[in-house]
Amino acid sequence: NGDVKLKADADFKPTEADYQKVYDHIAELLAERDEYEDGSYGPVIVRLAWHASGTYDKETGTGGSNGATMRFDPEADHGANAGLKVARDFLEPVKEKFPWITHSDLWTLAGVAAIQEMQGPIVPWRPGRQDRDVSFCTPDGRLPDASQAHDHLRAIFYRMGFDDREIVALSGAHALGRCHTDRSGFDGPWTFSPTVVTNDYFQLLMKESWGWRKWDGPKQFEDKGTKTLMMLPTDMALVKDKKFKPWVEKYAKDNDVFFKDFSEVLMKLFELGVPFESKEEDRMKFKRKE
Ligand code: ZEM
Repeated sequence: NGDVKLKADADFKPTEADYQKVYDHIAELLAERDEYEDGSYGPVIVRLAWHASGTYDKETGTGGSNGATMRFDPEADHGANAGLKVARDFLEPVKEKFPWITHSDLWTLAGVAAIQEMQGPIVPWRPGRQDRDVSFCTPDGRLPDASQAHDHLRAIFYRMGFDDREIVALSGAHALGRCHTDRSGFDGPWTFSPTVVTNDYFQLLMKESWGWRKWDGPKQFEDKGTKTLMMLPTDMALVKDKKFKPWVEKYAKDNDVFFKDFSEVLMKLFELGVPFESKEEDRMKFKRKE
């Protein structure tokens, strides 16, 4: 059996074709396992890749996607990571089938696969992440807190090395998925098509009227029309802040510009803190599942 042989062979050097096989397998699992909410594990996998990467601190060089330290208790138990076990468990059979890939490469590659299979842009990706032990877990509090405002968003994302345009582009990921009362405490999806990458998040931010939802949960916004969509306080900060808002307008108007910027900024996010030996031109572009 080829897989067993690969495990035994420490000198095995995977090629782009091998990583495409991992991609294809993830894409197949995403299509097959449509029993999950809204019919796709895609959104929660994107969230795993983001939380694995978004711990990066450019001053100390700590955190980031290298390490996959969310496998361990201190980090797995951080409040921000509630619910991500679902995504880690989804990917374990992939790790068993391709034991030569590190968890940290797998999680980011899976993020790329989920984005592309949910009709998003191609996101160039390269391998090179090493798994690290529990001592590399980052302290709690590095990921953004949804109940806060523009100044908090800037503090968190500038620490990772992003600028205002990149903060807005990254936030477009909230076209996908939903909030869960038993994970973050917030509730509901941002868009009507939570398993398709679109610029709908920006369009809704611009065009919809939003008001505070009246409920016992944490403060969040609801659309006044259908009362089925939501925005977090940090989402609303993007249209309240004078420097963020022009980017929201631009992405709402032009899906192509959003896709281009979204692809670049995801690529950058998934590479934070990785000491690559490969060059930028070695990045791979995976083919979508037929
Ligand atoms: Zn999210 N995000 N995020 N995000 N996120 C949630 C869900 C998802 C913030 C946030 O607090 C929350 C980015 C940025 C930011 C996704 C991707 C990306 C939830 C709901 C919260 C509370 C969790 C739950 O209850 O299950 C904040 C404050 C952010 C600052 C800007 C970035 C960047 C992302 C990717 C690039 C995705 C895909 C989800 C949906 C997960 C799911 O299970 O459906």
